[in-house]
Amino acid sequence: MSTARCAARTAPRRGRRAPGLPAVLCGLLLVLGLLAGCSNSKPTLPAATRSPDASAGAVHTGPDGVQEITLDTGDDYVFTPATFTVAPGRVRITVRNVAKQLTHAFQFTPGTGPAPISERIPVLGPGASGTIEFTVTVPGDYPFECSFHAALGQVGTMTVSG
Ligand SMILES: [Cu+2]
Repeated sequence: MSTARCAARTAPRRGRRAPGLPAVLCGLLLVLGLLAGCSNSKPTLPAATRSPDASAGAVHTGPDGVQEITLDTGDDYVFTPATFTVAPGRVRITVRNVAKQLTHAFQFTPGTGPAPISERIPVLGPGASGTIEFTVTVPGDYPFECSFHAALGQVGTMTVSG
């Protein structure tokens, strides 16, 4: 009895499977599209000049009690990380330009943020790094940018927690 029911159930299903081939084609196209998307998004520059190493990106407190973070930027228009959060207090930011070709810079975007931060790194040639140190007291989001490439989207945000 139950097998009969089962057979009755599967038979119509097979009938409905007629659009199986288009579904498979759809899946194929999707996979191909994803592959194409992946290869398109691959950088044309060597990966070594783009990948941040493990020391980039995390806010930690140095032996002198200052909050420290290292940002990397390479032969692309990206800060890694582009966002990070600190507590009110002293902050030390090191920016490493790991690029082979591009020159970058770092500044808090003038006219933005709850309070101005004037410390900046005006020029960072390929392979150079620079450090700034300042105190933050007002919580909120402080946008920063590479002054050369802000228009290309090389921006980020430091958040000062409340
Ligand atoms: Cu730049």
